[in-house]
Amino acid sequence: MKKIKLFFTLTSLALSFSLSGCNDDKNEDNKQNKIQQPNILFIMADDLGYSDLGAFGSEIHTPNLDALAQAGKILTDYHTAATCSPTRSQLISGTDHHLAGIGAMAELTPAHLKGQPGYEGYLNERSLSIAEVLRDYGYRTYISGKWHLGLTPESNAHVKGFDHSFTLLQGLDLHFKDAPAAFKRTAIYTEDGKIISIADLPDDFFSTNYFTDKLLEYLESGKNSGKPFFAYAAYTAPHWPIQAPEAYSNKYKGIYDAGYEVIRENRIKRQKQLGIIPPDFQSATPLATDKLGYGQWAELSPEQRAIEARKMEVYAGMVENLDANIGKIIQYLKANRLYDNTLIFFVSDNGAEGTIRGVSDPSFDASLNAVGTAQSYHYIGPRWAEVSAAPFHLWKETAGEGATIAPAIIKVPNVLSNSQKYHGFTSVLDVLPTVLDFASIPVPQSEYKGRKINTPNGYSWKALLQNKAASVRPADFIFGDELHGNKYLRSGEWKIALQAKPELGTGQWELYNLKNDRGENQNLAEQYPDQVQKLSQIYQQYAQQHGVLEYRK
Ligand SMILES: [Ca+2]
Repeated sequence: MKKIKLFFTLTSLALSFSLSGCNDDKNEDNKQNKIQQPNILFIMADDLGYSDLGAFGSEIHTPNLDALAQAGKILTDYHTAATCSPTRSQLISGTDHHLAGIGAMAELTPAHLKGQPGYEGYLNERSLSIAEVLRDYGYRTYISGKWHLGLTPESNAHVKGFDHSFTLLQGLDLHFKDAPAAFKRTAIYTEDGKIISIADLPDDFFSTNYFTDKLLEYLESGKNSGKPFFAYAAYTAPHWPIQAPEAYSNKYKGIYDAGYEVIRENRIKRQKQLGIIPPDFQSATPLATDKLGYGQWAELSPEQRAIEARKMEVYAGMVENLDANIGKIIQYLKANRLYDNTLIFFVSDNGAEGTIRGVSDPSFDASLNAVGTAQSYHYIGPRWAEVSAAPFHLWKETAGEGATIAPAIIKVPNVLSNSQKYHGFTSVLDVLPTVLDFASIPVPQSEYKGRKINTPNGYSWKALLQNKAASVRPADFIFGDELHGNKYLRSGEWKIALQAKPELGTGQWELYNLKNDRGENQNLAEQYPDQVQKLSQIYQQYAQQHGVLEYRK
C-alpha cells in the first residue's frame, strides 16, 4: 500500500513537473508570438559603388557580404538619392528628401534656398523617424556611425528615436584618430546626445572598426531586455578620404596596375556571369578625356599610375575591412541565436564617388608612400569611379544611373535561402514600409502622435521577399528626383535626365529607354521629342508636389 501511494505521489509529482514544464513552454511560445517581430539590422556603406562587392562582380574580397547575398536576395535595380544626407533622410523618414529637410545637402545649400521649407538642412519636424516608430512599438533602437541629418541637439539621433547612438554628425571625417598636427579637424561625434571629443577616442580608432564595436556594445547592453532590436550600422567607408589599416590595403598590392579599363571590363564580365546584368548588356561608355579633363590609363605618366593604383589598393582595403566588420556583427548574431530572426539590409547610400576635387589641405602628405595612411587625403577620382559604378553611367550627385543605383542585399528572417535576384526598380524609400510591414506596424500616414507628418510613400518588399508577389511597383511606375540641379524622372522603362554640370551631359533633357539601354549610351531626345515633352511635364508635377526649388549656385 505504501509502495502504491509512493508511486502515485511520485507520478503526480512527475506529472505536475511535466505540466508545469509544458506551461512554461506555452508561456515561452506566447512570449515568442508576442515578440515575433523580427530584429532589424540595417547596414549602410558610404559611396560604395555598384560593382565593388564580390557578389556584384568585384575582385575585392567580400566573403561575408557574398555569403549574406547567398542567404538572401540581391536587388539589382535598387536606387538611392544621389548623395549621402538626402538618402539618409529618405531612409529615416520614408519620404522624398525635399520634404524631409534635405532638399539640398546642408553644406551645399545656396543662400536663396537656405531656410526654405524642405531645405532646412536637417531632418525637419514634419519627418517621421523610423526609429521613433519602432521604439514606440517595443523595439530597442541603436545607431552607430554617420548621422548627417543635423548638427544641433534638436536634430540629433538621440532625440529622433534612438535609445543609444554614437554618431558622426557631419558627412565625413578622417578615418583614423591620428592626423597631421597642422590639420584643423572640425568633425563632431556625439554619444547619446553628448559631444565626444576626438581626443577621447581610443588611439587605435579606425572608423569602421569603432562603429562596429559600439553597435555590438549597444546590442549586448540590451540583450536581456526581451525586446527585438533595430540596429543601424551607418558606416563612413569607403567615403573619402580613402584610408585603411595598411594590412588590408597591402593585400591588393599590384592588383590595380592593370589600369581602369581592364579592371572595369573584368567586373562587367563577372556581373554577366553572376546574372547581375544580362549577357547582352551594353555598359556605359567612359567619358572622353577632353570632356572630363582626366586621362585614361595609357595617357598617364608612370608616377600618376603608381598613385592611382595605390589609391585603389587602399579603397579595396577599406571595402574588405568593411566586409570583415559586417562579418563580426553577423557572427555576434549567430553566437547569440539572433541571426535567424533578423531582417538584414545591406545597401550603399549612393553610387560611386567621382567628382574631381581640388588639391587637399597642404598639411597632408601627398607622397606615394603615404597614400591611405592617417597622414594622407585622397579621393579615388572619376576613372576609378567609372570602374566602381560599372556598368552604369556617371557617379554620385549626377543624374546618371551611376549616381543613384547601389548594391543591395536583403536577408529575410527565418528563411534559409532565397538567393534569387530581383531586377525590378526599388528605392531607399521602400525601406521604412518594408521594415514596418515585417514588424506588423501600420505605416503612419499624415499624423503621428498628434504631429503632422509627411506621408511615407515607398512600397513594402515583404510580399516580394516572401515570394508572394512578383514585383514591387507597377510596370508603369513614376519616380522623380533632383539634387543640386541634377534632375531625372523615371516613367516605367523611360528616363529623362538633366545633368547640372554641362561637361557631363548636353545641358538639355536627355532621354533613355532603360529597358534596353541601362548604360545610357543612346540619347533619344531628338528622336522622340514628344516623349521628352510628356515626361518633363510629369517631372514638373513631381517637383511641385515635393517642394523642389530651382538650385543655383
Ligand atoms: Ca555617400
